[in-house]
Order: sequence, then structure tokens, then C-alpha cells
Amino acid sequence: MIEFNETVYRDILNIYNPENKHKDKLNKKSIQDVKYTLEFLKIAYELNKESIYINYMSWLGLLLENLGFPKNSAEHLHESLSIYFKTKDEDVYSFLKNASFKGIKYNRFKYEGKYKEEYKNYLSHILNRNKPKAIKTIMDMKDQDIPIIDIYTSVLQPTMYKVGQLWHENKISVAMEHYATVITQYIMSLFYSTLFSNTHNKGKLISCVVGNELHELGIRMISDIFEQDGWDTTFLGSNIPPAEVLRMVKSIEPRIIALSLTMPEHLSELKTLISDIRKLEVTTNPIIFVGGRPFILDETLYETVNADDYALDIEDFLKKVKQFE
Ligand code: B12
Repeated sequence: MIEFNETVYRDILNIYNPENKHKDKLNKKSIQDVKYTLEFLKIAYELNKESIYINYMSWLGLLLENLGFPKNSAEHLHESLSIYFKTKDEDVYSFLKNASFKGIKYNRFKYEGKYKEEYKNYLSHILNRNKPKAIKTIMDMKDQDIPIIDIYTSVLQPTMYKVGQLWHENKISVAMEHYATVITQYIMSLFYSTLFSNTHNKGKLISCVVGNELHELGIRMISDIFEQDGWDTTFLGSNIPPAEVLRMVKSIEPRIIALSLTMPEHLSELKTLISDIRKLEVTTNPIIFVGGRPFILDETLYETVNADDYALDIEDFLKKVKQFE
């Protein structure tokens, strides 16, 4: 177990950026970067998953480059961490030595799906903050009887991924990310009269986001589509205390539990929650699925948190639960 504090951050920053002497305005940002990097290193080390660290560092490399830092900043930070841990912690040092990410490129998002035009229009209306046109683009699809699952997976989801990429490239602000989320959530709520009018003939499903993770759109989409597909869903949203999730599982006795996570720093909490759910006496013996960005990037990660399975997206999840219907 490695513990970090302000002194550790500054010691590493001194190796990473010795000339800076904590004076210029980049310093605050650099301290933050060291702090986040250590959080990712910690979780990757504790779960013994190099991929978490490697994915993060290649993502950070691009972020720093887009913010005007030199091209190889992430590699330089990695070397600084290695120098620091060489004398401080042999195990972390050897973990870092194996977790080489040299040459690993961060994949930029590109969408080539069947509703490419609608996707492009929706994205551009959002970026231009044209709410009426954004809503109209989607409502026109609804009026053409395009299935909601297609609208979710082929327009709303890729738009959000693209918004994330634009933020990563320093082309839009966090506020725009929020705005895109709010519009998308509003549009999703317009489907509710259609989504919730179905009968429940497939069993109960509980879903939520783990820890104080804020990313909840993906699991909300999943819950909506499962509801429409005949599941009796209970979506608990985000920021729900683990004890409350356990209480809900015990009282509802679902067939499926769907736990979502986007930021890897919540993986330990997810692992603990799964282990606590398994200790409950629930007659339905629920199947625990996990999903979200880290599980897309590493297909064996679900085993590390002791989940029963994972799915990449709504369609993949629908396919995988067929056997439990
Ligand atoms: C919207 C958004 C936000 C919103 C979230 C609002 C909300 N209420 O949800 C806000 C602005 C709050 C936010 C904050 C942050 N974000 Co953010 N965010 C995004 C963004 C743009 C879209 C997320 C989304 O809605 N995706 C669309 C849904 C439909 O896709 P999905 O989540 O992947 O879900 C699908 C699958 O994963 C799967 N799935 C999901 N859950 C489950 C569960 C089960 C059981 C199963 C089977 C499947 C499954 O099925 C879903 C449907 O197909 C992403 C970009 C991206 N690539 O995702 C960044 C992104 C995730 N954020 C990022 C970051 C860095 C942050 C911040 C740290 C900084 C910031 N940008 O503000 C904070 C951290 C907040 C926190 N503590 O959690 C990074 C993460 C990078 C990394 N290293 O991991 C991303 C990737 C952006 C980027 N390219 O850099 N964010």
C-alpha cells in the first residue's frame, strides 16, 4: 500500500520540472497532474493492472500536448516517477518498469455509423448552443419511428464521445461538456412516455453508478432500454452510498445488477461493493454486470473486480443477458 501527500507530489514535481521552482502558473496544474497520476498509479498498482496506468498515461500525454506542454511530457513524468520510486519503493518501481507505454498512441474518437448525418447535425447544434435545433434533430428521428436504441447508440452516445474528445483536445470547456449532458438528458426524458409504457415480463434489474463518480448517462441509457425491453428497472443514479445500494438489492431482489464506472479511481469501491453484495442473502442470486470506459479499454478488468461479466454497450449487454431472461 502506498500513501501519498503534498511532500511526495512536490518531490516528484522537482524531479519532473526542476527549473520551475513552483513559481509559474503552470505549477499548480503540474502539481494536480502529479496528484492525479499518482492516484491512477495507486489503483493500477493495488489491482495489479498495468493497463489502467498505461491507458491513463497515453491519455495524459495527449492532454498535456493539447495544453501546450512539450510532446513527450507524459513519458518524462513516467521517468520522473521511476526515479522517485527507485529509492522509495522497490515494488512500485518494478511495476512502473513493466508498465511501459512508449509508442502507445491514444485513439482519437471517430464515428462512421449509420446515422452519421443526424450525429453531425446534433453535435453541431450542441456546439452552437442551438437547443431547439438539437432537440428537433432527435424528434425528427423519433417521428420517423427510428428505434430509441438506435437514437441512443448512433447519435447521442457518439456525440458525447466526440464532446469528450473535443474537451481533451482543449477545444471546448468543461461547461460545454455539462451543457451537452444537460441537453442530452432532457432529450432522453422526452422518450419516457414511450419507454415506460411496456409490461415487465423479464425480471428485475437494479442499476447505478459507483462511488462519487459523476458520469451517469451511459447507465441511464442502459436502464431506459432495458425498461423498454420488458425489464422492471430501478435506476439509482449517481452518488448513492454503498449501504443504500445494498439495502435496495436486499429489498428488491433483482435478477441483474448493473454497476457503471468511468473513472478508474473508483475501482476499489466497485470491488468492495461487489464483494458486499455477494455477502447478502438474496434468493434470486443476482448476476453482477459491470461496464463503462475502463471495461471497454480492458476486457479482463471485470475479473479483477470479481464481477460476473461486463458489456461494451447497450446492444452487447442486451445480447449477454438473453440467457438470463
Ligand atoms: C459528459 C462527461 C462528463 C460530465 C458527466 C455528466 C453526467 N451527469 O453524466 C461531467 C462534466 C460532470 C464530467 C466530469 C469529468 N470528466 Co468527463 N466526460 C464526459 C463525456 C464527454 C461523456 C460521457 C458520456 O456521457 N458518454 C456517453 C455514454 C452513453 O457512454 P458510456 O458512459 O461509455 O456508456 C456506455 C458504455 O460504456 C456502457 N456502459 C456504461 N456503464 C455500464 C454499466 C454496465 C453494467 C454495462 C454492462 C455497460 C455499461 O454502455 C453505455 C451505453 O452504451 C466523456 C467522454 C467519453 N468518452 O465518454 C468524458 C470523460 C469520461 N471525462 C473525463 C474527465 C477527465 C472528466 C473530469 C476528471 C474532468 C472534466 N472533463 O470535467 C471530470 C470528473 C468527474 C467525476 N468525478 O466523475 C475523461 C476521462 C479520461 C480518463 N482518463 O479516464 C473523458 C473520457 C473525456 C476525455 N476524452 O478526456 N464528464
